[in-house]
Amino acid sequence: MFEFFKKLTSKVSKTTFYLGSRLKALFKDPLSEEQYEKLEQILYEADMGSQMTEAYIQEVKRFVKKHPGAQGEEILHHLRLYTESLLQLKSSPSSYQGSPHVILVVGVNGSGKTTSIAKLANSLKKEGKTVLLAAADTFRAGAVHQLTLWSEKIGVDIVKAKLGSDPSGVVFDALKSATSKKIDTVIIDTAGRLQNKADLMHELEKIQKTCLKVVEDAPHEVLLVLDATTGQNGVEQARVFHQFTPLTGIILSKLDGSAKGGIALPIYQELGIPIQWIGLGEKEGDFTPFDPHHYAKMLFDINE
Ligand SMILES: Nc1nc2c(ncn2[C@@H]2O[C@H](COP(=O)(O)OP(=O)(O)OP(=O)(O)O)[C@@H](O)[C@H]2O)c(=O)[nH]1
Ligand SMILES: [Mg+2]
Repeated sequence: MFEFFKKLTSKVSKTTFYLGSRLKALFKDPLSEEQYEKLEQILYEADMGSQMTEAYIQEVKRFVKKHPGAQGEEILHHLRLYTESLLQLKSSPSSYQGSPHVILVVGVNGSGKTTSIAKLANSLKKEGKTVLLAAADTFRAGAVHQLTLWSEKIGVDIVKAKLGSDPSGVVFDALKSATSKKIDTVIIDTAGRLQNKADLMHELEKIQKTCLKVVEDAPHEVLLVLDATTGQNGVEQARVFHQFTPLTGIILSKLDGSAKGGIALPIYQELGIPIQWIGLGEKEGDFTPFDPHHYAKMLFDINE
């Protein structure tokens, strides 16, 4: 897990995750009503959402009441522990269940699905698992080619079909092939879709049903790739995707490009969906399991 923080600290520049520094400056003096208002604004601007913002304010109030005169680093330290406790419940990547284990990856256009699939495949391969990619984004020209290049780079199998063909057909073929070859994991790439386009969302349901026809209990994981720079709309995206394809976890991509990073909290608190992986760049190695302790540390760290 040290790896997680090492990667993050090397990736996150001084301008990112400003929360710690801003709060430390705010917590210099005893907290007045006016400062609580500033606290509210700072938390909200970090994508915490209104419910979490309120929860944090109440937590600071409780802490200061119990420890009169507490300031700066002492309060920040407490907020790290509090954050960790909020995220603790079920954040570990789910264990392998299927044979093959099937992972369906969904998300809006450009959120980082295909890149995250490459990263995930790379990480599984390093663990010694065999992986097959299903190129079920038959909608966007270039999508199959993009995944093919990744499969070659990482050295994993791929099943693909012609542009415009039925994505469920690709999934069917991929799962059949993985079963006969006794491959450990199938990761399904899907086309980007806006959560308010009902027909495309129903297509995901069809893909799910196809999985179930070929492999018992599949898909075993449904991961939503969420761009960390999306802001509060991310919660809404997760909510709607969750309705159509019950999510088992989230891959928070592009955290290297976000100055905020708070979005993990409202998603977990409001929807109960754990963040499982974090994307920190465009390369296959820029990927790490989500760890509440280090996330909390990073969020309330001080860039001076
Ligand atoms: N900085 C950064 N860029 C990323 C990350 N993940 C993906 N990207 C970039 O985001 C862009 C979109 O990534 P894709 O993986 O193609 O996204 P997608 O969701 O598959 O896109 P569609 O299939 O078109 O919906 C690419 O330029 C990626 O290199 C990340 O963690 N950090
Ligand atoms: Mg894609």
